[in-house]
Amino acid sequence: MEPTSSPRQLARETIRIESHLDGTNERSLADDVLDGLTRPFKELPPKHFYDARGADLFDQICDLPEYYPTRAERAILEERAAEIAELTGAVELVELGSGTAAKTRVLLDALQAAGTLERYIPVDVTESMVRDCAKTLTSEYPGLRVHGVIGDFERHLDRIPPAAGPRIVAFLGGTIGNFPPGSRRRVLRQIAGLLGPGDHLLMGTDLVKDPRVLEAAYDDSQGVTAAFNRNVLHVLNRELQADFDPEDFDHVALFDPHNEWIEMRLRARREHTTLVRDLDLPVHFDAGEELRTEISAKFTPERLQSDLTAAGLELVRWLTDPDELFALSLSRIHAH
Ligand code: AVJ
Repeated sequence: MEPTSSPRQLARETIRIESHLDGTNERSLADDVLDGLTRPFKELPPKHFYDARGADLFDQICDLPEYYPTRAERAILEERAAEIAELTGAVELVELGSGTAAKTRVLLDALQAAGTLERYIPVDVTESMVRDCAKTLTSEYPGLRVHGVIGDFERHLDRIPPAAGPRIVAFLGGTIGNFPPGSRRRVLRQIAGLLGPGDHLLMGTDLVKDPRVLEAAYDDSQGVTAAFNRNVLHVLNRELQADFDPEDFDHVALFDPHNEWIEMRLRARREHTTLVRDLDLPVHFDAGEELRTEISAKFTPERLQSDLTAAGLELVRWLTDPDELFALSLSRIHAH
């Protein structure tokens, strides 16, 4: 504690939080539902899974014996964080989809040990997560400044403050896999826009492997992933006054070997029509009809290379766990 400044002043200097969420999130849900549930093959984007209950179910997924990505990524970080800190010389860490910042500490520890750490910039749609982690991390890391951005990394990247020195932009967990190939490259190009010369992108990607291992990770024996999948219907019921019975749907998780991605779907057990009241939209399901709720792409090093290249990035380091389940890639903007 600085003797010259009151705790209030100190807090003002160390923590800054900006919110960019107004009504636009609800609008995007309505737009996505109107668009996705009137298509010949019904589909919803996975970002709507994550209300408070969905975020909690996802945390439970991360602890499941079948769901290896979280553990594998953490193991790589623990093994290689010092090397990442040294290679990047980063003074700040921007984290897209920071959540509880659980894995972040490994990186912050390494940057602090390297003596370069100054600022952490968490970007997340969940306000409470950004505020809580700002509080906790500033007390755990003396001298750390936190500039939280409450917003959607698909829409609010321009709100991220300019770099104060060499930066790492971290996009962990394999979330990039939620985007189909075209959008994936668009998102990567936008993220590349946060980087100047001397900055790095640190991105987590799940890797192609035995389909049985992949499918078990998305269809666990305790049914947590099934509950997570059905949770999107609870979100629609609450936010748009829909009348889905989530138990009218089976959880489906399949590896598509051609596209090399996992697809999660909800399959109607019987023919029925639900009403999305706020949109005045009746939605008919045939018995067995499926609604696609998520794709989760699995990568090979070659595939990731070509996506990075298409976004104007070049690979600097490819870091994996001993079983090559998961990879962290460190890349930078392509020097011309
Ligand atoms: C948070 C998008 C990386 O795709 O593995 C977990 C979400 N879905 N189980 C993933 C998820 C089903 C997860 N990501």
